[in-house]
Amino acid sequence: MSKDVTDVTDLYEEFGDERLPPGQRETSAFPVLSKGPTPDWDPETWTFTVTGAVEDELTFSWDEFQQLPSETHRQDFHCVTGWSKFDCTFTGVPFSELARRAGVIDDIDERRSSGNPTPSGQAVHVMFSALDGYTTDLPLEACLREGVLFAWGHDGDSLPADHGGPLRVVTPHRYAYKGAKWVDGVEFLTAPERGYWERRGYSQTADPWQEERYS
Ligand SMILES: Nc1nc2c(c(=O)[nH]1)N[C@H]1C(S)=C(S)[C@@H](COP(=O)(O)O)O[C@H]1N2
Ligand SMILES: [Mo]
Repeated sequence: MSKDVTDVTDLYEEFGDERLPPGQRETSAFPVLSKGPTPDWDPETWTFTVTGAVEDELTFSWDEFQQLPSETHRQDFHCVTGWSKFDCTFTGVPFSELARRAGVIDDIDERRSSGNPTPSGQAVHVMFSALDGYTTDLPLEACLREGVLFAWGHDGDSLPADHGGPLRVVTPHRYAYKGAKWVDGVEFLTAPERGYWERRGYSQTADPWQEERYS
């Protein structure tokens, strides 16, 4: 594992003047927020699928997923209920890595040169699914931003189960409900759909600096 840490805590500069989004308070704790109990999982049978509007559908075992290229990022975490935690350290696979392998974006050099790659196919949105039945939807462009990781590590350790272990999504430029804990698949969509909280009145776009909490 590389020791280099990519610092994305300055991404707020693109969205607002303050690192702490409006209406948020900073906490040094890392609260747990789940709609229900922490689901069980079995490393022998766990599979991760990439489906939908892709060139190549993909399936990974837990062993295979851990072999994918990973990065470690320092990033901020904003919960829609009003707390923010600065400087979280997450390690995992960039969303763009899977999008490239599925043929949704052309090649990784584009990401290196321009920061955010441009999708080439029909996919415009992405639905994440999780072991507890949770779902959440994001525009593909939002998923392709630097900082969106399938994270299996936190602070140099494996991701704790209550924080989404073995694998969760982190979305530093969106409220944290856009990051599915216990994620086990992504479906590329040709039109937006609503996930668990989006169907219950939470914002589709969820930009913390615009305080897009509800729809
Ligand atoms: N699968 C799943 N993912 C989820 C949730 C959930 O209930 N189930 N809650 C979301 C919400 S509202 C938040 S704020 C974050 C909380 O992550 P944490 O418990 O690690 O703080 O996970 C998000 N992802
Ligand atoms: Mo949340």
